Amino acid sequence: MLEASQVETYRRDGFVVLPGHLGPALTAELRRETDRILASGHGMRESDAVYDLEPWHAPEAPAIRRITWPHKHFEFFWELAKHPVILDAIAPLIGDAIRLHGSKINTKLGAGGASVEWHQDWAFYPHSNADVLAVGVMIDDIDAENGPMMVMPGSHRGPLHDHHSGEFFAGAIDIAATGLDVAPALPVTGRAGSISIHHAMAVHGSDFNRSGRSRRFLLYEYAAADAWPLRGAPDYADFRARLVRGREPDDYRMEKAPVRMPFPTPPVGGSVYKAQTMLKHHFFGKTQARA
Ligand SMILES: O=C(O)CCC(=O)C(=O)O
Repeated sequence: MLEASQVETYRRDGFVVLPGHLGPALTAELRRETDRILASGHGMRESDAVYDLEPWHAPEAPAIRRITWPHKHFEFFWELAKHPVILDAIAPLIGDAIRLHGSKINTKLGAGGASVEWHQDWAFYPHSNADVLAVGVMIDDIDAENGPMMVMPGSHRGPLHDHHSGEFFAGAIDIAATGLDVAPALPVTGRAGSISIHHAMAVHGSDFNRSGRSRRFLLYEYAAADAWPLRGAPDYADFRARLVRGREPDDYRMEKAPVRMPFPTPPVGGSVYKAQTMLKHHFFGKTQARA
């Protein structure tokens, strides 16, 4: 459960960090599972639906930048998505009926693991109400040196920024063009097993990892069960199967929230790392380049 002061921090800043939240046993299991899954992707030659490879990846020098949808492909990550240690922490924020929206592990390897340009998750997956958030689980110790996620306190109150570049959805805010001051952003740091919770409207991003130590960060995206994803639920059976706590709603709750549509996929492809290369100005430098 969250303490009242932690709920207050989340409501005020749009994010909160819970140090050591998973406990040593679950953290050790999480690290083992992640090692195992990454090792079995090392021989890959091209990205696929599970393994997203850094541009310089080679089977003899493996560099996997993301595991896509781990909850879908690996039992451990589906069980963890439903685990009370996580759901009890977010229920005070979005209620007792909760649906998993998606998941990923951003591996951010040492020596140049990819940056993620500034963005609001809400721009990717607006819902019929704003009870939508992401839980970040630290698989490695994360500090200022290994590319922590940085969040702009208070930015969850809006506005929603433009994430398009020309006619395409680039999945990022052009900081130089908008003049948004990201200096007040705070790093999300902690020992492995700590978690963060950030609101879907919170502006956040992260730099390349220049430290030589990996920064593996698991993200689970959750919504109140009565929040309808405005991009639709084409696989309705899967949508219902992702109800991780509580009952299906009788109807979906509509609240006023800013929404920008549609989402034309850029010619480079839709993964966030590729889409963000469409930006005119890169705050953290070109995401395809090795630091
Ligand atoms: O991995 C990070 O630091 C940022 C993650 C993120 O915001 C994303 O992948 O949407």
